[in-house]
Amino acid sequence: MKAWKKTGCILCAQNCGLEVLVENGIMVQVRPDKDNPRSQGYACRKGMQILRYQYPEGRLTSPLKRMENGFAAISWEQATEEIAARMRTLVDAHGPRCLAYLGASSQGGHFEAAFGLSLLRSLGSQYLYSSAGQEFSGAWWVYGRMLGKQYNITIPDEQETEMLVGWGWNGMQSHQMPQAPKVLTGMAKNPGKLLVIIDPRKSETAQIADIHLPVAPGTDALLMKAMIAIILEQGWEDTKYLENHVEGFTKVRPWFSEMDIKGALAVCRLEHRQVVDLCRLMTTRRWCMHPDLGIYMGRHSTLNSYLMNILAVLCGRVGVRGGNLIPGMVMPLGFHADERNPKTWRTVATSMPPAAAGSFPPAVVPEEILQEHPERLRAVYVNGCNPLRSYPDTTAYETAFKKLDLLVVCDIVMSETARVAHYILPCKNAYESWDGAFFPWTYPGVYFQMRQPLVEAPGDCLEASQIFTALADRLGLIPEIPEDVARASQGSRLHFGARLMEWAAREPAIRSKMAFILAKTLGEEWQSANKAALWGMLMTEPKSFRENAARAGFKPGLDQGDRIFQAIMENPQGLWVGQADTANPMDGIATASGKIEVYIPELEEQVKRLDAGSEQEDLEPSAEFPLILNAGRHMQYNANTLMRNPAWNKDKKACTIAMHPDDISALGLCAGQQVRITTEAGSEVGELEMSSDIRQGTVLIPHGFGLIYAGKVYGINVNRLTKNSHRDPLGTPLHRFVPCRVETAEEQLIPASAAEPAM
Ligand SMILES: Nc1nc2c(c(=O)[nH]1)N[C@H]1C(S)=C(S)[C@@H](COP(=O)(O)OP(=O)(O)OC[C@H]3O[C@@H](n4cnc5c(=O)[nH]c(N)nc54)[C@H](O)[C@@H]3O)O[C@H]1N2
Ligand SMILES: Nc1nc2c(c(=O)[nH]1)N[C@H]1C(S)=C(S)[C@@H](COP(=O)(O)OP(=O)(O)OC[C@H]3O[C@@H](n4cnc5c(=O)[nH]c(N)nc54)[C@H](O)[C@@H]3O)O[C@H]1N2
Ligand code: SF4
Ligand SMILES: [Mo]
Repeated sequence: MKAWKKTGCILCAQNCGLEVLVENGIMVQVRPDKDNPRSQGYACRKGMQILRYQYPEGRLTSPLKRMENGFAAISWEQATEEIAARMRTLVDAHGPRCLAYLGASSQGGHFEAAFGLSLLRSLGSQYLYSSAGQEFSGAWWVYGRMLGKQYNITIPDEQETEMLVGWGWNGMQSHQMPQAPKVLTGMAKNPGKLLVIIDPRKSETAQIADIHLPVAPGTDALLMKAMIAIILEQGWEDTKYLENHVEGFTKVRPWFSEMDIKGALAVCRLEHRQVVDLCRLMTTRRWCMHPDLGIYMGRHSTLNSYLMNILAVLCGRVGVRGGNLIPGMVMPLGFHADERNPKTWRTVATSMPPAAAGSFPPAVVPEEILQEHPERLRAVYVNGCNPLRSYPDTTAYETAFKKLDLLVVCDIVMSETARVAHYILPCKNAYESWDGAFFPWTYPGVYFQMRQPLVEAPGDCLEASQIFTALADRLGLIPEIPEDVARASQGSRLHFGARLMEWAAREPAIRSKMAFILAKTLGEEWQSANKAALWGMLMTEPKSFRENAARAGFKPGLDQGDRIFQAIMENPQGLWVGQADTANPMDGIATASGKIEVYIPELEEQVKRLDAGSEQEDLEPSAEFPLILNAGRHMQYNANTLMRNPAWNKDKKACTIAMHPDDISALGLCAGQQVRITTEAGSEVGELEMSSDIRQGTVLIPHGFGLIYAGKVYGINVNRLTKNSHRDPLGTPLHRFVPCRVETAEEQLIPASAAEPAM
């Protein structure tokens, strides 16, 4: 028995279409899927290696409980009963603030989030920590203020633009847009289009760009301020756009007068002429911006995002074709959590708001656990993420997690985080369950793919969402389902929907438990809580989605959601489920004024203070840490921590400590030797790589290594080198600006032979 089946890649947020050959229940071959309407037959080397993700050594097959001498397999019955009882006892004794959920941020599966959040909230807690909180806290908070909602994320309209400005983004390696290498090389070759890259390093993307501005690391905010000042000084701003679409510009304008522009650009190590020329292009061309981690995780994170948006607005580039647009979304990635609303929770020790559309920043978790406060964090549920490798400061995390009363990790393998858990719960993976993600945005098309299970899961694995449901059931959080509703779930979907709505009308309180109710009705019939949640979500979509869907051919009507569900089932390769209203690209803006609100009072002083003098002083390296570590490049040899088996990088130099030749010789080191790198957080040893593409004064280490596989540690855990307190005021770690030093390693360690740590 063999057949090619349609699915998608889950190794990055693009979720490119793939076809997998399944032979006798085993995935044996992979190819890109030409029928996927968004990726159109594109896949990168990672996607082609998805079998390594699917079949790692040591797949978890039953729930495990920590005992005195390691882990023991237990039944689901025992696992859910004990975890539920411990959660209940802790919440009753210490209040709901003692409980946090770390998850909801997989690259390829977001359905878990509906269940994880329902469980968390049903127990009274708001503490969701996700990867979004360590990338986008500042960026999404700025969107919240300027565009009205934190989930009003804009994307570049790269198809319609004349000039794409990639700022702190290395799309040739990291993608972050459909078919990125194809689009970028096409743009670079097209005489009518310009590719501009602002990056301290001659990155793979900078190498093909028409214009590369090699800004000094950490000086982007100063550069943006200078560019705004140049445009205003020259009178190049788009006055008509400012009048029609922007609120508050008169308050902001004076911050940029009398700036020492030349002094600032000297600190940025850029030529005045080149920057002025770019400002001219930005005010005469239709351009869009693509910021990424070099900006978000860069020094001045939130301020970078603010100034970049002011710059774009000044040039009239937000909410216009070829500029940056709010895409149509099947489901927004979170909700608006305005910290000025007294009902919005903050963290107890660090007083941090959930600025990333409801998600708190993982950088503060160790402090939240280690503080002496009656409401400190005591119970943590981790799903689909690996905090002990992914989140800042592994050492702080290890110390903190040891102090927890309850740590539950739901994963597919014995991750570094699972090793320190009290309970480990094994779940079906991306190719064994129904799942999909809401990441793959495009404009104007609204795309969605629900992956179908391709193969059976091993052992006793359940869907992560089924596990949350089982726990909620044990905790008595799911209302008793009326006989007529339960019976209806075996019949037509629309009839079931009608019964469910009648029940919800009688008892509005059940609405907050809807994910669990769907899982226990349709979900049991379909053996998938995720699939049931998809149907429920489509049946209750907001008006904006329904209008987009109507433009894509799904006629309005009470059964519109059900028809979209049916189409999704019939199109396993993914499909366009909506079409944004291109006549009204500003539609999504949800501020009180209906315009882009450019004045953010909390950042006023910071913007005003930013100048050549103070920046020069702050940037002066210390004698102890004279170099800057870029802690975590995303490149073709890593896929966060999703690819555990190192065989996919056989014969490649996957994880190194990379430096410029001049820095290497100045330190008396040589390429290929083992070196020790030290930061305020810790120290690691690895192989020194020499590359003239690395900027002088900086060091580059990829993210996603230091993983344990078959008893050995492979590569450097870069988060041993990042300090959790080295972060932006809204919590984003400043991973692109970590002061460090490099020296000969005293002992010649070979990273791959390090002993497996004790569990
Ligand atoms: N192959 C691969 N692709 C991936 C991933 C992966 O693990 N592997 N992960 C995915 C995920 S989750 C994400 S979030 C994305 C990240 O995607 P990117 O943000 O594109 O990845 P980075 O490697 O962080 O690239 C950021 C760029 O910022 C530059 N930079 C560093 N410091 C500064 C600075 O001070 N100023 C400026 N202007 N630039 C600076 C770096 O030199 C680098 O070229 O990648 C996604 N794609
Ligand atoms: N220093 C530094 N740290 C970084 C970065 C950096 O640039 N520098 N980049 C950051 C970025 S941008 C991101 S997005 C994060 C990503 O970090 P995380 O959010 O931790 O994501 P992954 O590394 O993908 O972790 C996935 C975990 O889920 C498990 N898993 C795989 N499939 C399944 C499944 O189907 N179900 C469940 N329940 N589990 C599964 C894997 O085994 C693994 O343990 O890392 C961040 N960490
Ligand atoms: S670009 Fe991302 S989603 Fe596409 S194949 Fe590569 S890793 Fe997978
Ligand atoms: Mo990410």
